[in-house]
Amino acid sequence: MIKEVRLPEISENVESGEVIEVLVAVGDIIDQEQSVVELETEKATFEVPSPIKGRVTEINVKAGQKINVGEVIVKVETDIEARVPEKKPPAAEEEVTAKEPEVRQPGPVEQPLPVVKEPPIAKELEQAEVVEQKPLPAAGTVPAAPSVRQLARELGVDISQVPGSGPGGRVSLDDVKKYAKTIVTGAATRAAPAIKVRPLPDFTKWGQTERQPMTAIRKKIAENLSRTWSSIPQVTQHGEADITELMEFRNQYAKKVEEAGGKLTVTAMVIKVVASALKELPKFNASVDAVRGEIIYKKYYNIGVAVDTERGLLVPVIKDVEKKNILQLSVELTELARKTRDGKVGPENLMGGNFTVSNLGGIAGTYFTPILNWPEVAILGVGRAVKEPVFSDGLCQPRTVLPLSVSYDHRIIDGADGARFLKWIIQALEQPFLLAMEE
Ligand code: CAO
Repeated sequence: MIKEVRLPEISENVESGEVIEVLVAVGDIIDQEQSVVELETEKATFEVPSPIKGRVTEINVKAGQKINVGEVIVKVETDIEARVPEKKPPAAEEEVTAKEPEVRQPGPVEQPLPVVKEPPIAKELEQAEVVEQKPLPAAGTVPAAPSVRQLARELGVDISQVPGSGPGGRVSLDDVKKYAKTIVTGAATRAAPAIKVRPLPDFTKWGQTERQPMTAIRKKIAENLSRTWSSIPQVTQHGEADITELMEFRNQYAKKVEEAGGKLTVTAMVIKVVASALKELPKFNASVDAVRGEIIYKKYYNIGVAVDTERGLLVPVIKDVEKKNILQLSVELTELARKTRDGKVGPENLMGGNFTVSNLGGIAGTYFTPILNWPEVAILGVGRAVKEPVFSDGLCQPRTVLPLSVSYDHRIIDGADGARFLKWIIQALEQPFLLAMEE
């Protein structure tokens, strides 16, 4: 029987992606969960697994092609074991025959998803059966019926922003309509004079140029940053931490962390300190619900880390930082940064963050002004630690100093809160024995 493997649901508001590479060829025998294509969406790059095993009979996509959710990627012949009985000795043939019902009516191991209807044998090659593939996992999925999601998509509404009136926050058709209305009326009353897109000059008048299309990820980064920059009043405050003792702590534990498969870097230590600061100052671990006029305080501590990749900046998230010690965090960060650079993180790794750490210190520079990673309300920028002469107790001594810059949403965080947050982070970094004691 020929079955179709289609592009499953990816995540909220992501309906298509671009094929980077086809990972199988016609004639290949593939296993269940084996990746068939590598896909790039506006959120991430990841591999799409096949929910069935069998022989690939047709490939319906090619590299560079844009495909939509539901579109056929490959066709797979699933009853290949039953098609080669004549080559087998009688005993094996018996075994194949005995196995046949299992192949034709797959159970939970072969095919965990409902098979629609078995076509007659003679028709099976022309009548490919659609295999429903589970949606790719996405963190923070909103409870809503497919028709509700469909309406939200049609109206261009981000369903994760719609307050659900049903049990457990389930979003109804009415909720989506109401929300869309609020946006339209709100936008109309706030409408500022539209900024016209200015035509570019013809640069070729002055020399040679080259035009390259922006990738889906680059377009999304540009859109998100422009929207956040123009819609949220944000402030950046700077401070510096004396991390001389912290560097000694790092030298002391570096080998142990390396043996566990990680690297004890400034980033890992900052992440641990930030989680404690978020507990202490919950406003920094919140989001603003502008529609309801509420602040959402989160009781978990998921921290995103800005990772510089060839495809652009991505922010994978380390979940439940407060439950992990510095060794576990170092190992997880090393692994997550590597996976992100290799384009192997899925949407589930890129969602659910409460706060972002952006460390440019591994490259160069001191202070900068990071832009918020919406819907988060704060972000910490880390510059390069350098040795500087520092006056203390009447003496001038060489100390290692780390530049820090915190940007925050000024709608809910006041300047004094910003100063308190920075002070907390600086003091924690200057007392590394507290870090060592944190479980
Ligand atoms: N000061 C001095 N040295 C630093 C440092 C800092 N702030 N941060 C890192 N380093 C050092 C590390 O100790 C390491 O040195 P050694 O090899 O001698 O041990 C070296 O720089 C490289 O570090 P790393 O990058 O491998 O590891 P990391 O855990 O510190 O950082 C990551 C991980 C993912 C944050 C980083 O690789 C990265 O991609 N940074 C770019 C983030 C970015 O683009 N931000 C801009 C976003 S716009 O807001």
